[in-house]
Amino acid sequence: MLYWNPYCYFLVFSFLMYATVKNNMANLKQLHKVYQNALDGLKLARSNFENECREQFDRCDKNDSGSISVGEFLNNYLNEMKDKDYETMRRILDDRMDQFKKIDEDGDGTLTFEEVLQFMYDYTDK
Ligand SMILES: [Ca+2]
Repeated sequence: MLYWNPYCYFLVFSFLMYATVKNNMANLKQLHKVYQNALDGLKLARSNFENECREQFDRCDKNDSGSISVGEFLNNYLNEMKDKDYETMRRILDDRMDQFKKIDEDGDGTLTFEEVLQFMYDYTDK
């Protein structure tokens, strides 16, 4: 017959503690895996987004200077302005110039990739 002295209680308590900790560790590992997968997914999405922005930026940067001038920026909207009357064209130009100024954080009159990327992140957050 088992003799229940304090040592036996201690053994049972230790075993239960061990089982609980082991179970929690398994849950924690599972949680870490889920978190890691989510993080990897976010990193991939961010990388794809930045690559897409880079491609659009490079297409816009016609002279490969590494920045986008006002002319290069407005060049994107020529089709939009085609066959429009004076007032409509004027309004589109004003809107695009306002947009350019918003993106041009340091106000030097050109857009760097970082400025465009920041704008795109701000834009997609809204
Ligand atoms: Ca700038």
